[in-house]
Amino acid sequence: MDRLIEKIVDDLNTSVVGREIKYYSVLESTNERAKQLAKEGYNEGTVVIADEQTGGKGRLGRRWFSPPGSGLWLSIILYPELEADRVPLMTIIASLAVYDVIESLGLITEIKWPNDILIKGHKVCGILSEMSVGSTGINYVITGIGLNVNQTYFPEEIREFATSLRIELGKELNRAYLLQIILEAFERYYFMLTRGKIDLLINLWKERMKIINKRIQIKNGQEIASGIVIDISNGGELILRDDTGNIHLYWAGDTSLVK
Ligand code: BT5
Repeated sequence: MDRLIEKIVDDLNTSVVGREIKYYSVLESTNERAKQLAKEGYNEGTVVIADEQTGGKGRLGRRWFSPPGSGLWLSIILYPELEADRVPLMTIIASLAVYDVIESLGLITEIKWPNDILIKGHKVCGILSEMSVGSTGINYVITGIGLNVNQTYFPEEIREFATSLRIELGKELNRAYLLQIILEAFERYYFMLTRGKIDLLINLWKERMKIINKRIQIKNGQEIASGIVIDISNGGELILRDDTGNIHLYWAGDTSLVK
């Protein structure tokens, strides 16, 4: 994939995102490598991508399966001027970009709050944004995207609920081209954010979710709650009304629909 990656830099229609791409055949985690590069002062928009991750990460120390030759495992270094509590917006931007790209392939897709992209209820992509905050605000944000592209096989642990673009489309896809259109879409949304169009971004995100007005269960740490999702706040929090009518706001958690 490395040659193709070099080529997309020439074709890439962006001004910031992906102007520098660091390609590795194997990394433990692109998010971890991107953090090191951010500390070294690499430019905003630098992309770290690996063909394989040996320690790909999900939220809360979970594992992200990232075998070689099959997926897009990448992280973007950003220095947004945002309050730390608005960093979930970076995940929102990434999910909008991936959503658009999947839809452009002719597939019906859906965003699952807060950080998954699904096709027919199966997880095709996960996003992990991590940040470093100092006394003067955010030092950097790393937005990591894991997209299953050409897998035809998944480990037992995730087989029931994971999918890839190839499984859904019935044909192999060119990862370098997908990377290019993801980065272009990401930059368009990132510029919306830097121009302050936060309400618009949240609305686009909400429209692409099927969770509103649905009964769900949410697990957040030790806490498990259920109720009806009445909205998503303009900070990206899930607003839940429990069965006693009380309202709860969640920043994070694992949701599942309850029939
Ligand atoms: C996520 O976490 O979905 C965020 C995944 C972010 C991965 C990217 S890859 C590039 C960058 N570098 C990294 O090290 N990470 C980021 P979470 O919502 O916690 O979901 C994790 C769960 O998804 C696991 O516990 C599995 O159940 C499932 N899972 C693991 N690998 C998967 C895969 N390849 N496809 C679908 N589901 C998977």
